[in-house]
Amino acid sequence: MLEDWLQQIEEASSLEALEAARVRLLGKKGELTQKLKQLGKLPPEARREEGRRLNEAKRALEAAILTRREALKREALGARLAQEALDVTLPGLAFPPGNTHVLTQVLAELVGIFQRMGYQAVLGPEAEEAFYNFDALNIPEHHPARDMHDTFWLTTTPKTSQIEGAKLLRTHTSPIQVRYMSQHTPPFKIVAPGKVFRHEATDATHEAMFHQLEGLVVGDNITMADLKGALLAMARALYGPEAKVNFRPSYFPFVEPGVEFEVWWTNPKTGKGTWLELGGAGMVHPEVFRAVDELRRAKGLAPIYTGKTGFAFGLGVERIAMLRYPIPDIRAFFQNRIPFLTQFRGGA
Ligand code: YSA
Repeated sequence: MLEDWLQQIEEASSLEALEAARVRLLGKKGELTQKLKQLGKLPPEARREEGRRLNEAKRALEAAILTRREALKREALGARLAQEALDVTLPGLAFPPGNTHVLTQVLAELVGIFQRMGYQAVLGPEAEEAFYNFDALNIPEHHPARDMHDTFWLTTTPKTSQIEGAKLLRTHTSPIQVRYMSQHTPPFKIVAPGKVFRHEATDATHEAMFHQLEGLVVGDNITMADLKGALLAMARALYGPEAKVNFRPSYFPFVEPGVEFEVWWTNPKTGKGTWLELGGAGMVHPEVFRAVDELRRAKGLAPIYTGKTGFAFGLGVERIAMLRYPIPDIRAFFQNRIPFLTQFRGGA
């Protein structure tokens, strides 16, 4: 009898078949269980002998089931491993390294150039108050420059800074000048990189969102010569020791005199050179210093800017990147096309 039962277990060819055999023999209605239940009907002498025999059989069956179960599990695992065999000689999957955006690289390079000249990098908010973006920079209500900078207003009409805290997406990085001066004491040299926004139609050289780098130096006896020196040093660091810069008179309400500055750029393909405008600059307008002092007074700080001298500049970062690589269309920066972006994996 036991022989037969053990054979049933041995012959179970799968975990399911083994479980079926266990239920058949040891389950509630199993063969051995039935026999144990019948024990009570035997005379006492026979009952003891039969009870011992049956219990031994039960232990033997349980041990056999355990052994068979382990063996079946091993077989199943072996089969699975054989099926899912891993060929370690196959080439691996390459995960290409990511890279920072080309504009991030160019901005970092620009900031680095100025940091090595002793400038400190600071940041300002992209959602700016009309007061800092326009009024404090000598661009009052109804000034034509306010129309030129067609603006994304974040406050509902009327679009006026007369409304306390009227906000907009900053149209240039220049508002950082006022924010910084209202809290710091000259002399200092700062650069401020960041995004700016203009409500204008896009084409190959204009975007509605682009980047600028602002610069501001304030102290005593700062002159145009200092401004020219700083921008020439930047041009040389960017384009090599032969780089040339040119300054053309221009108008920005927050500088006097105001200039646009250009670099002489030689197209690497054609070998032809041309002057290319990089940004605006000039000597900080006395009206800006006056507005800053007024703001400082309102904040309970000493008015210290009247009589100071300083220069400022603001340049377009896309323009610099487009010249360097060259990239013919500014829109390529923001289309998120992987083949375009990964060209700059090696760094600027
Ligand atoms: C001028 C004098 C200062 O003392 C300080 C800063 C400035 C610059 C001034 N805040 C300004 O924004 N001038 S700007 O309107 O001529 O823009 C500066 C540069 O940003 C341009 O030379 C150009 O390179 C870039 N730019 C302007 N509009 C753009 C643009 N780049 C891409 N898309 C646009 N829509």
